[in-house]
Formats: sequence, structure tokens, C-alpha cells
Amino acid sequence: MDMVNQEKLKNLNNEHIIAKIKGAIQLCKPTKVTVITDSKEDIAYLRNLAINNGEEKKLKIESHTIHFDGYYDQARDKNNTRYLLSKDVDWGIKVNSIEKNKGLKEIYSYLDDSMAGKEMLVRFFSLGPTNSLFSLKALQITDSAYVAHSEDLLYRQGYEEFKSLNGSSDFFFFLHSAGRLENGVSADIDERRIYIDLEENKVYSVNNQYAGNSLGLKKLAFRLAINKAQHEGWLAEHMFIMGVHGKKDRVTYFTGAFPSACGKTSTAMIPGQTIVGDDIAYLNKINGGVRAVNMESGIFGIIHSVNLEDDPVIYQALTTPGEVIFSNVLINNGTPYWEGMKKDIPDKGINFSGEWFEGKKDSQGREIPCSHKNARYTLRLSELNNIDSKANDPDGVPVKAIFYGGRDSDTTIPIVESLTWAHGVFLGVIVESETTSATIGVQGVRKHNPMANLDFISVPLGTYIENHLKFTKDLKIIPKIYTTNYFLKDETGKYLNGKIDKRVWLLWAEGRVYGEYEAIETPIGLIPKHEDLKNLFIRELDKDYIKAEYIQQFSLKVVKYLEKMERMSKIFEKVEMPAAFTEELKAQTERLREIRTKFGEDTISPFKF
Ligand code: SPV
Ligand code: MN
Repeated sequence: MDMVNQEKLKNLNNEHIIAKIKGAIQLCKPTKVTVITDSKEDIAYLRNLAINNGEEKKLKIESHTIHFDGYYDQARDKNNTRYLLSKDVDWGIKVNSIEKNKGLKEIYSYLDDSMAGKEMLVRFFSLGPTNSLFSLKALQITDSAYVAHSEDLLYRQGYEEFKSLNGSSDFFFFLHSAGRLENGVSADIDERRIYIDLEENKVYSVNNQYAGNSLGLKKLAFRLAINKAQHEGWLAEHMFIMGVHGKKDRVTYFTGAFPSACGKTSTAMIPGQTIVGDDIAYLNKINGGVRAVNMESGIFGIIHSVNLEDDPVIYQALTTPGEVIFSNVLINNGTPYWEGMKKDIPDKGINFSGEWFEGKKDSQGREIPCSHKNARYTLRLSELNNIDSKANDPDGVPVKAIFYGGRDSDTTIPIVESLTWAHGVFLGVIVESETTSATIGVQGVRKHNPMANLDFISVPLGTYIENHLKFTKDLKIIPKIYTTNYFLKDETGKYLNGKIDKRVWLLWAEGRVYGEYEAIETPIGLIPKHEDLKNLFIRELDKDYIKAEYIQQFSLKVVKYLEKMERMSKIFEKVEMPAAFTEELKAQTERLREIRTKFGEDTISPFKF
């Protein structure tokens, strides 16, 4: 490390930082080490480095670049993401773990020499707005300029912020190496590993580039934050944060948790509303209310099906000058193309499989699409014209309502308000969702996904839920909780709702916060009245929402719900859960049984309640 870089580290006055960097240098043996501060020059250096070393290529539009991940590195690798644990644990959920010493030995062996001939980049970030009691600090070391550049778009710079540590070791640490590269992508994919040390707030990641695996600050920091939050009594959630614009100038802040690729970003981007964040929220109690910050400042969003009609704001950002990294789309003549963009797609180009042509098949004879289903764009929220004015407020935004949603084709209805906070927590815990392309593996399989957070929960499920249940203690304003399902289908497999219908559910929920709509009480919670939805559909979407549609969508599928309760009872037989949760499960099951007996029907029209 040269004098200039040494000086940058010295200015932070922190032994722990120096020790971590020294350790990483000894292990990974880079040829060069560069410390990136918050200065414009340092950030520009990174951007250029990603171009010069080929990790990103310039596209036709100013400041747009393309990055490709390896063919087998297109999504989060859940199997090879493991907690380093000193002893066996029972968290009540599947825990992917490895005995700590064994895991460390393995990952050190992969990291050993991993940066020979490469440049090590050292970066400092703030998770959450700077100068905020919500925020955490994160030190990232990586040999990938793409990773460091992506983090520049997605997180707030924290070099200056690190000075306020005053020598303390209270920061997260991430060490990443893309490993040996072939044609610019990680070559040793079988040795891809992501190992998380909750005791030391450290994560090691090697032989990968896909952001969900490589970027320490995204889902890896999230797992550390969830663990930290339990001890400190706040919530770290897989949630968007948005301003819902109701009557006159009223802005009501909502957060919402959905599994990956189930409508989280698209909800936060509903036209007419403003976005604070689309993926990870930190929630805290302040002066008797709940407030939330986006721990990120950008979007790493799914590009599949983004088009002018459905996603005008994002589409605009993706087709005009401004800093954007495209990943795993098709490039033809310096222009990106992707499935579902509703434009003519060229029949050849370069994509995540290399040279691509229409009809190209993979080794198993399956046709390779022009873009991967999990292909993404990375951009700063400030590029979007619907960014909320409080997006960077150190005090966060006041949260009045919380959404939980999943991808469920046959059981849960489009929107339900919980009876109480505890019932809402229960509804969040019983979210089930059909798997998507955001993780490696089979798609479309129904999986239980508590709080849409299953992939990231890093403590016993019971502890995590207890933290939610007691969160309202001392609160003067308790947020309402809703569950949503945008993916209900009819018997022929056709979706019952249009993509934009969620705007109506959202505005109904917003009105409910102020008691503007009445609701119908059912065994599963409070549901909207037809007349209110009808008015909202006309006002918002200029659409006649007829009674038959309402009945089809909002009828209580008692038998299906009872089956769901059965599945839940089975799951929770073996899991130590807070008593309040178990009571909610029992009570809802009983309510459903009673109504089934009363009406003797499999499906009950909302007009019968
Ligand atoms: C998700 O999969 O939930 C994402 C993208 O937000 S990733 O960075 O892969 O986690
Ligand atoms: Mn996510």
C-alpha cells in the first residue's frame, strides 16, 4: 500500500480497521491496495477501474454500463451461504451452517492468494442515512470493481462517518473475492462460498460476482443486522418503505415485506406514490411512534418485464443518461434488451451465456432466453423522479402501516387488515410463497416464508417473532398490518388481478389508517367492502370493478385456509414460539372451523359476513 492510501487509513484513527485490512492483505495477497474515501476522485477511480478491467462495459447511453455474472452465478446461492457456528443450534427454521473452525479453514483456503495479480479495494459505508441513530457502519474489502461500484450506487458513503467511531470496533466487516476469473467471470463456481460470522459481525464471500452473493452490504449485512436488532429491540426487515399519497397532500408511510420477486419493488413504485426504499428497512421506536429508514440508497431491481407502460419511472431511468449498471441482459450494438420490455428484441447479441442467438440451447437442451429471469439493474434512487423527499432523513419516516405479501395462487385474498398487532404479526409469520428465480433452484414450489424474511433470519424464529410482538410496547401509535396477495389465479391459471390493481389495495389501506372506510370482519381479518373498492377502481384506474370480480377475489376460501392452518400447525408443532403466536394460530383455526360449520360451504362470499 502506498503512502497516500496509508494516510487515508491513518486518518480514521482506528486500530480495528487497520488490523482487519492487514489480515485481509496477508490472506488474499493483492498486488495493489486502494483505499476509497468519499471523494469524487476516488469514486470516479472505481467507476473507471470497472471499465478498464473489463468487469463493466460502456453502453451507448451516457454512464450506462453492462456487467455479466457467470452462467451459474445468476442468483443468490442459498446452499453455499452458511453461518459459522461454534455449536449446534435449533432455530426452528432450516439453518444452513458449518462448524466455525472447519468453515473458516475452508474459506481461508479459498481466499488464500485469491487477489494475486489483482487490486484490493477498501470501502467504507453507512447502512442507513449518515448522522442517524438508525445507521450502522460497514467496511467492505473486495477485488471486484463491479462490487465496489455497485455499492457506490446502492449505499451511502461512510468514510467520514467512520471517523465518528472514535476507535471502536462497532462496524460490520465484509471480505469478498471474485476468485479466479475466466472470460471475466468467477471460474471456480463449485468453490463459491458465503460464510457469515454472527459473533464477530464478519462475512467472507468468495468465487462469485452476483450481487446477492458478493455485495457485503446487501443481504449479508442484512443477516448481521437482523441478529443485532434482536439484541437491541429494533427491527431489520425485508421491506420497502414508501409514501402513500392519499387525500389532498396527505402522505402516509408504509413498509412492506414480500419474498424476492413478489412485487416489493413494484409496490414501492406504484405511480402517484413516492419511494424511500425497495428492499431493506430498519425500524425503530421513537417518541411513541415507529420510524423507518432505508438502509440502502439505490435499487438492485429485477428488470424482467420492466416496460414503459407498467413501470414508467424505472423505464425512463433505464433509457436516459444517468448512472446505471445493467446485469445479465442482452446487449446488441451497445443497447440493452430484456424479456418483457415490450419492444422488439434483436435475434442475436451478447448475454449471460456469451454470444447469444435466438434458439440457443443450454447443455440440457433448454432454450436460453435473451435475458436471465433474474437479470437486474442497479441505480441510485436519486435517479428516479418519484423519490420521497424524506428518503435520506436521519430521523426516518413515521410508519403507519405494514404490508406482508407472498405469491399465492389459490388461498389468500388480495388484501386483509389484521384484527390487532399480534394478529398482524401472526399473519406475517404464516406467509407462504411460491419460489421464484431470485434464488437458485426449482421455481413455483409453495414454501413457508415468515415475514418474507426466511432466507435472512439469523436468530431463532421464536426470538425473531417475540421481538415483533413486543415491539409495540410503549408505542402510542401502533401501525396497522395488512397481508396482500397479488398472485391469485382462477381455475384456468389466469391471474385474477391486473398488475396495477395493487394501487387500489394500497389506497384502501391508506384510507383505513384514518378510519375512512368501513371493513368487513371475517375469521381471517378485516376485508374491504365492494362499494369502497368500486369507487377506488373508478377514481384511480378508471375501471369498473364489478360485483362478480369482487366476489371471486374476496370470497373466503375456507377449505383452502383450513389446509393452510393445518400446514402451519404442523410446522409449528416442532418450533418453540411465543404463546401469543400459538394463541393466534389456534384462534384463527377455530374461527375458520366455526364459519365452515355455520355456512357449510367451501368458499364463502364476502356478502355473507
Ligand atoms: C432479493 O433476492 O431479495 C434481492 C436481490 O433483493 S439479492 O441481492 O439477490 O438479494
Ligand atoms: Mn430482497
